[in-house]
Amino acid sequence: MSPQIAFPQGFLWGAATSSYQIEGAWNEDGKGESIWDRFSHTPGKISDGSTGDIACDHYHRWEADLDLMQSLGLQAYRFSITWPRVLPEGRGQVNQAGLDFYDRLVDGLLARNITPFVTLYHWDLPQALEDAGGWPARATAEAFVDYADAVSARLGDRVKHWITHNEPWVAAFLGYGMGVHAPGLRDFQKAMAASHHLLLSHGWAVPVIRANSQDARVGITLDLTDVVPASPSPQDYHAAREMDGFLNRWFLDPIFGRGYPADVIAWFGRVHGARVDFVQEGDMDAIAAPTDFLGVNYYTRHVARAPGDDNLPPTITTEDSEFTEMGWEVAPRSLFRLLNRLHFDYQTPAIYITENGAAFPDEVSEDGRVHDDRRLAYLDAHFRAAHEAIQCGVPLRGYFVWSLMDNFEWSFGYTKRFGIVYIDFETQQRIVKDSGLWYRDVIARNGLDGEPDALPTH
Ligand code: IFM
Repeated sequence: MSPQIAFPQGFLWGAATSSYQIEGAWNEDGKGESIWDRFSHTPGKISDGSTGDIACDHYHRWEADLDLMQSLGLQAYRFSITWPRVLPEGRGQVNQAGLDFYDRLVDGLLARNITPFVTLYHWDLPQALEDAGGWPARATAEAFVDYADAVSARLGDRVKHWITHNEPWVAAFLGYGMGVHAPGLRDFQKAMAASHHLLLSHGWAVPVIRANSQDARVGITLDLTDVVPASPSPQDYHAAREMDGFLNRWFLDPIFGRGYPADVIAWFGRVHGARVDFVQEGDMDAIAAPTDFLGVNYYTRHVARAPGDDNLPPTITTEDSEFTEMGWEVAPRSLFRLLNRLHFDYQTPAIYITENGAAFPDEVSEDGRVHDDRRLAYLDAHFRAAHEAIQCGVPLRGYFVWSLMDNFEWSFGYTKRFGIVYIDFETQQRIVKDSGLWYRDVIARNGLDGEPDALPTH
């Protein structure tokens, strides 16, 4: 019997991970040091003092992990490549042993009928490139193109879905502006230059990937949010517009051929004293290279208040407001709003939700299972919101849950669990959580049971 909330035929259900968060094997088989190796090895940077040295040990357990994915019925798997595994110094000599790992992984996925979605950059920049200036330096964008070439030349015959970058906002602004991610700098001018070079490297890499991978679909993944004014006041609307510029439009506008938004350039200058002096002739055309899809990572909405109201919390809390372990508000309606906005404002090509999920404090129960009801409810509500958006004409083609398994959550170490599979980091035992078992059924039925509810109000 078909489910009441049925997704379109061919809708792709998957799960996502990233290299540094799961692989481990940080110094094996010729891999070079990355900025996250350096950052996590620096005392005081990671809240629980941990590193990604072992993480989920996926580098050694990949075959069993692929079997697990198959047992869940996953149709697609989004993973990222460790740049310094492939090019230990960031450029120059290719480390074949590093590429061999991904070669085996791709073959293993295809043998299990799971479509690989490869992300080239999920934040583990070779330390050697950081030492030479990192993303604020234009030369890093050039090095990225060589890296994209090496990977797509090797895997492009089998990998047909490519994501150049994951969340360039985070890489640029948390890494170079706020210092909470590697490489840990606090310099807004550098962060802005980094954001430009990340985008530029994306635009330059698109034709290179296409040349190496016939019929490839190429896109970029942005972390996007729905910015909501805290009140109907003109001041709060203005604050929301500014925040939307910084979080969303700074990346969306150039990718969709509109150049950098003037109001955001002015805001960067006013608030951070930063200048846009890194754009060279032809850059904006390169960044606007046509893509085949937009990857959307969505977790929560953002409530904006005008300055002066800083003593008020950045939320509009009501009786039924719920927050995840990250302190992020559960806001499925905002996913619906965001998807429609992207479709309407940018006429996006296909969209994939390349990440969506939630951290909750999971425990293994006496019955040996992980009853993560809140994650299950979170996913259920967001799937419904996505379904509603599809009904409104949004070209949403697939959905990747973040994450396949609990992993290294950056500066939070192992204290935040996002997986639909539980990891015991002492023994490396994997336990499929209740949300994972439920997801397996959603995939099998290509939809959800129950009445199509009205969308929640937030
Ligand atoms: O774990 C991260 C991921 O690496 C990028 N997107 C957000 C996730 C949760 O914070």
